[in-house]
Amino acid sequence: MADDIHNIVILTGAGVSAESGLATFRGPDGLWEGHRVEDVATPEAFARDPDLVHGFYDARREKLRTVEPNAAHKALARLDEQWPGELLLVTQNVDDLHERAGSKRLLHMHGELTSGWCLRCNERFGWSGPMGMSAECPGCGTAGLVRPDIVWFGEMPYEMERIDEALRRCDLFVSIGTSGAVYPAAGFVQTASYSGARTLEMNLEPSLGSFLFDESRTGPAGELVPAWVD
Ligand code: BV8
Repeated sequence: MADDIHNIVILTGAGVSAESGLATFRGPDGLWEGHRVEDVATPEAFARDPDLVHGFYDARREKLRTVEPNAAHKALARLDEQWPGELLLVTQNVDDLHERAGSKRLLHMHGELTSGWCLRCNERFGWSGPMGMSAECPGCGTAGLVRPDIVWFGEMPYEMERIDEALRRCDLFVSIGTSGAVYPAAGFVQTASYSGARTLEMNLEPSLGSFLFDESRTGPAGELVPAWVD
């Protein structure tokens, strides 16, 4: 890493977990585990058919127990461990593979499959098994008002101020395994560039925003990321 790099922001998307066996959002059939995004990842979808939405997330939470972090997650955890400057890993992913690989300086801007949110008392809490419509809030005990703690389309992502601050301070912004299809994450590269940071993309194929990056490397994250980190 060049020695004028002190502060790094890394953004990951579904592509970083693909080699662990988790589906990406925009696969060849455009469906996401057999669903259209607007049918399962919006507050309106949850209000319209909570069973369908719970079923979608319960299946993904269950799948999570059968997969492991891959070489890209592990390389990012090594970087986290050894990097002396500021480092923030912002993931769009709701899986827990970065944590399980050992990343500490991490935030989930779109929530987490392993978290629940009670609409009665507004508590958020860990959740591992199926949630379904009858789930009971461990805080207030209310049943039937627990939702996945996931940021759906039209909802505000988590910790945007913290992310913005890190983007303005960083010398290097790295985007890994994301299509650049969804905002505000897809705009982070511009914020970083305007702040004078160098920008690098690593993706299986050029993303929608590749032209915005100083450098764009194409290939599987499981190869590109360890080669960059080590
Ligand atoms: C917001 C959690 C405002 C869900 C996700 C109209 C109405 C409402 C909103 C909008 C609108 N028009 C635009 C918007 C904004 C909207 C948006 O951007 N829409 C898009 C479709 C145009 N954004 C939002 O709604 C956001 N909120 O704007 O709020 C607001 C302001 C104030 C107050 C209130 C609200 C919220 C968006 C978050 C939605 N939730 N995820 C869940 O997981 O179930 S989005 C989801 O898709 C991901 O989290 C990610 O963010 C996004 C893109 O997915 P990727 O991770 O990039 O995955 P994808 O499959 O697309 O690409 C994978 C890439 O990996 C590919 O490029 C592939 O080539 C590559 N790859 C594959 N294998 C590998 C690989 N790379 C390397 N190695 C490999 N092996």
